[in-house]
Amino acid sequence: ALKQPRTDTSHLHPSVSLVYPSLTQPSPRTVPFQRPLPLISFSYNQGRELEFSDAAMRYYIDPPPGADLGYGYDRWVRRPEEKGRLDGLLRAISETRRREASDPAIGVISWRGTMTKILTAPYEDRDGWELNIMHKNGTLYFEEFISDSRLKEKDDTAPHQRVQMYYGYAFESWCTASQPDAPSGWGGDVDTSVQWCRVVKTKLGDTRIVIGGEVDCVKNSGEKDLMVELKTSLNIRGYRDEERFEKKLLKFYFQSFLLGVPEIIVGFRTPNGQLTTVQPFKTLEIPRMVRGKPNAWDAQICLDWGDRFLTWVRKNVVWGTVTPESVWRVKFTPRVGVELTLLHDTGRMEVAAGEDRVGFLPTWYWEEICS
Ligand code: 0WD
Ligand code: CA
Repeated sequence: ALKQPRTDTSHLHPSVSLVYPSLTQPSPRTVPFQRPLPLISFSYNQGRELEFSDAAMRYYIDPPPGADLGYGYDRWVRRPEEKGRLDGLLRAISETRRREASDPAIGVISWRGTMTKILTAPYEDRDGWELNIMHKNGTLYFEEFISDSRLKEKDDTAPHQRVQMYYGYAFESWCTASQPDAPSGWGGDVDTSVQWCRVVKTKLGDTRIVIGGEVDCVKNSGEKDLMVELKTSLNIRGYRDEERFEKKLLKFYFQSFLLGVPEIIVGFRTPNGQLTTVQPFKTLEIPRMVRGKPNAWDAQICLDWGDRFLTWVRKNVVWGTVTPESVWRVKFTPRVGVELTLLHDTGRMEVAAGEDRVGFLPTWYWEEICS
């Protein structure tokens, strides 16, 4: 009954919008961000089944000099593009609740990639995004909304672009092994279904957030395993390249920062996929590296914006949610701002036939949080 389209529209109100800050504003507020604490980790196996183990965890190994990032391209097992569903993350959160008696109030639950997009929005001048949002028992759920046409577009990437994407995965394979003491070399053919993910809890301003994200590998350092993010980027040959790279560092920074990943290892490559140099970056040092540069960005602007965004969403969604299964949509347009709308009913959610959901949340999870 919950998934029937609603005919009663009395709860609807006009959409509201908020324009994000000008980048030249004198001084953003300092909004605290709590160091992320690990809650649980899990693995997706070759069949894309989730298991609560570190089976898919990899260890960092220095790659061979001049490695070919096109190697193994024809053997790439490519996972079809998926909608940004929260299912895996929700299973992990449910498992955490089962293991730990205490259940602290969570303000936001989201994949890390979604939070990265939100926080870096003030500097995004090209790619817009849309989120679906639900609110239940004080918790907001964010999922990226990817329309069917956009999904198809992503799946039909041009061959040239697909090769560029593959370079990143091949770099991961040249840099990782399933054992910590393995020799340098190819780590095995690329299968994008296999992933190791970690879930952390953190806090931005007054909002407690639980974030899940993929971790590329760990580095054994003394008694602790330190998480490492792997990236590839074109060789820097001049001033313009350097500017472009510093801009990319904003996304690298927040992506790793949000999950508490302390190190990012960048493999620089030629346009046709030959590895040239490998450079490690300490995540927390990146903001200082770009400070004062012509194309500099300020992480404080992003945190200030992120905090205001979350507060704004919460205020409007809590106020406007009449039925708990309501789904909201946030649309971000670069250089314009964000707009929040209440979708009429769950029928507009494009829930595929046979999917058992309330709004975009899986029914099993919905029943768990309702009980
Ligand atoms: O909102 C998102 N970013 C989505 C995440 C949309 C749909 C699904 N997911 C899944 C991811 O596949 C993963 O299982 O959620 C889980 C966690 O993702 P995340 O850590 O939040 O994702 P993000 O930070 O955007 O990306 C991390 C890595 C990427 O590494 P690079 O170095 O390129 O940032 O996840 C991989 C990719 O290796 N990845 C994907 N691989 C294949 N297809 C995809 C994809 N659509 N999205 C991310
Ligand atoms: Ca990566």
